[in-house]
Amino acid sequence: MAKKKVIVTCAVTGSVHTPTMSDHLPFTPDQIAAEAIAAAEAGASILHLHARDPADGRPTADPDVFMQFLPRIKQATDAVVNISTGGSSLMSLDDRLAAALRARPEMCSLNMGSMNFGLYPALDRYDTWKHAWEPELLEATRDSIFKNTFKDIETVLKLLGEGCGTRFEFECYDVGHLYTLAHFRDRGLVGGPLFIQFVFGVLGGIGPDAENLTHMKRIADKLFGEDYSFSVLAAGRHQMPLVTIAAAMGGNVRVGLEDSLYLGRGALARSNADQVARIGTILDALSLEVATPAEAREMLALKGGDLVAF
Ligand code: KMH
Ligand code: ZN
Repeated sequence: MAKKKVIVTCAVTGSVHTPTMSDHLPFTPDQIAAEAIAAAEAGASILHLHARDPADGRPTADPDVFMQFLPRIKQATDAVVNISTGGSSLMSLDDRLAAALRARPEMCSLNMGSMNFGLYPALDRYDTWKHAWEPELLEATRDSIFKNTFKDIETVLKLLGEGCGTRFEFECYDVGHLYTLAHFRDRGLVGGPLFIQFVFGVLGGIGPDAENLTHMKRIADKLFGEDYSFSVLAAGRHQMPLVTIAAAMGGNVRVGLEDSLYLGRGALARSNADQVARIGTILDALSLEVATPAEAREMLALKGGDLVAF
């Protein structure tokens, strides 16, 4: 049997990190487009995208802002565009869906459970901030819930899955989220091949260690058999070690400044492409091959880049 290729996703900016934490975090449409295109050129086959307010870098769900970078990325690369429906844990579901419903992308993230999503420990790491919104947002996560109820998940599946032909990166932050995904599969609302992102190291989700990865995979194997492939993302310094283990276990990998601002110990990544190139080197050393966007489309049964609305 031919060896399975590894899908490299790059999550370009997210809504977890803030401008004070790294000068390299892209937030204007120009920066997000340039970083996404460079990440694709470095080997990313999927680009997971959030938007930020061009004025001060705060997370935004505004479809007009997304539309300032989505067409440019599509024109310059063949990479699969994957739009976040998680947005930030402080946005409403309607807001979180607005850009994806306008853009009708090939892929979106879909978060598989409501949970705490604590960013407030980062408050202790900085004395001064570039913008007042940064410590305010981090503090707000002490007493907020990242809401993804059964009804919310069903809404996303109906509006984007059925309505737009979008397929999903199912974000599972703990073992229970795998069972929630199986529940929707049993109800016929999702079908294979499933692409499950195991998320490690979010405060409120499962911790970032190899035993937990083995456990997530064991449960996913039990629930989904041959009908799924997994990918791994891990927060902060756990990113490269855990995605490397995932690749060695036959999984796919997600890197990018959404998940970690670092390239190595104490060294900020200067770009998303730096992290994509680094995992490319590691995969090569493991005798693994990176999937092209066309191969990723085939593996995940995506509708094709010509069927989006941007
Ligand atoms: N920020 C990550 C932990 C989403 O955008 O829907 C998960 C994520 C969620 O990427
Ligand atoms: Zn995201």
